[in-house]
Amino acid sequence: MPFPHTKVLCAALSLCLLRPVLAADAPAPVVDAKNGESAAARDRRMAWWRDARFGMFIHWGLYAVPAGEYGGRKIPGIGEWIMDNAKIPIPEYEKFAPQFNPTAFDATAWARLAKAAGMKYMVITSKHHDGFSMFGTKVNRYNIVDATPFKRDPIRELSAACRKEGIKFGLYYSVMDWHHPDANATGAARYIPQMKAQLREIVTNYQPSILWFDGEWPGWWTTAHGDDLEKYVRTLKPDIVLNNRVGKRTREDGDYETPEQEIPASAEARDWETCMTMNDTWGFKSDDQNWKPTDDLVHKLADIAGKGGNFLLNVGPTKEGRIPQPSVQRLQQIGAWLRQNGAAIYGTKAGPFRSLPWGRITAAAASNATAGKLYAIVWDWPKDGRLTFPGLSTTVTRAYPLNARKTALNVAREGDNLVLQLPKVERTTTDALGWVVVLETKGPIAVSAPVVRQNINGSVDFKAAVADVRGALRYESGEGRDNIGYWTNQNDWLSWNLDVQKTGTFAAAITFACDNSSAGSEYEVQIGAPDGSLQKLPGMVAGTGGWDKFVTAPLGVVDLKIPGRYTVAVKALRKPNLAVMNLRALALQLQAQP
Ligand code: FHN
Repeated sequence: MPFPHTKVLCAALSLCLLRPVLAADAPAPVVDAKNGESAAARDRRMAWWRDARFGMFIHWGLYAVPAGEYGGRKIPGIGEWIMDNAKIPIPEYEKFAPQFNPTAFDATAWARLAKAAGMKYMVITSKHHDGFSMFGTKVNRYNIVDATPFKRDPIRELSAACRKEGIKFGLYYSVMDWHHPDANATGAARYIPQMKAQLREIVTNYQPSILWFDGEWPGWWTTAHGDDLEKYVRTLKPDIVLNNRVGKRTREDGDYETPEQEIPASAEARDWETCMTMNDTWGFKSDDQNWKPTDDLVHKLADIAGKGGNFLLNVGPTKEGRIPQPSVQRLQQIGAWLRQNGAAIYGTKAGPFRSLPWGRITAAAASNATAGKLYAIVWDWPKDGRLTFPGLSTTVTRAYPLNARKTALNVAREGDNLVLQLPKVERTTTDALGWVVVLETKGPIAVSAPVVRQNINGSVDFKAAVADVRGALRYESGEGRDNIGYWTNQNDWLSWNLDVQKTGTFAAAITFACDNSSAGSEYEVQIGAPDGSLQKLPGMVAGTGGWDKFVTAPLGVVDLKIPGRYTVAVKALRKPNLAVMNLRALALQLQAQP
């Protein structure tokens, strides 16, 4: 039985021999088995969406009438869920329709506000979970044209206004439907054709560039339903962009991931868009005044763009058809910042850092090995004016403020780091949101993983935040999280670089968490020494009571006999359940010196 590697080698060799013959007439590699689209075709279709980076989400419907109150009491939860949260019976909820007459609605004003905010696309709810259609559907009479005194079709008006203002128009559509008697396992065969009929209406009548599905989680909606719907919609409009909630929110569904109310700690494996509210509710609630400050919103935009994602920021208009003034104010301030600094956001791709203490970095999409640009968006201004780029090994040929291109800034290299001296400038209110420096680069844009160094006493702390990760596992932070998570693929792994000055014998320990249901994975910590030798410490993941219940366990003893650069890796050997573990830290305690 030949050693597996030999077998693989033979297969690779035969492919190499055949390659010249096959290459000539080989079809473009299919990227998407579902729709047979090649990578090049997909890139063409997604290009405008990737360049756009910033869009307006609008949640508007009958729920704006109660606006968070029902039966004389304030209803907890997000505004558009009031029918469910207050357990409002359908006949009672239907009584909001004759009260819904948003005469203040002005499609042109909304499109111009999005444009002034620097938003390149818009996604508005055509039908939310309450089943009420905000467009003139012929499929039923439970819609804004037939069931309200307004009688107009705001989706039609908004699609026209967006087209006129040069904003791409998108529509949200909920699979889940609390009003329709057949939106369930027993009625699906009757409900799905009606849903498809509505989707044909909205695609034909409003020509959306995006369909943003939602409400895909009910058990009766299956992956097969999602695949069928995705195929159907792409037949209606082949260039449409779809989110992953057309199916079951997996990486095979639609065109992009949709993290909600959160920003991934690092770039996703495929296109992604964070959707977020400006306060705490998607649909309007009269008592929700918990507005995110403008600087926080700009920093979120920079954080998202720095990781290669899009930001879909929500407004929830009132029953009169007005966008709340706090939303308008923030959008105008964000727009002012983008008018000065949009080059650092639009048409960029992920920068080389996950996060930086002073701001975020994006890379010009055209960056390549010969010439490129990095945009450093600075908001936490270093007191000494020194802007450090830890581990940035790229050659920087020139650096200057985005809005003062003739002002060359001093760039120095200090060990593994690049350091830039910021000028003393009078920063305006808009600048304070984020002051952008351009770094012109030559050669590959690369960041060497930070080097972990020994503490004074010789001990070493390996923290999750500076681990070098391979695969889909990623660093999670915020709200008490400070760990490597999403370790659902056994082949994913992580490592640190270690600089050893004090040699000796060290006791190793690991700090991790694992839900009891996922216990049992086997892993090993591999310590690679400068001389090429490798020490391995095996481990078994015990349940700790939850993904956020961290414990520290001993791992054994290692000898670091020679000074120099080590690599410390953590690799899974067996993963019988959902995930390997959430890893917070490794530690080495010096036990004895030689
Ligand atoms: O249940 C909905 C919610 O009302 C809102 O529409 C958000 C926005 O993405 N999506 C669902 C929750 O994930």
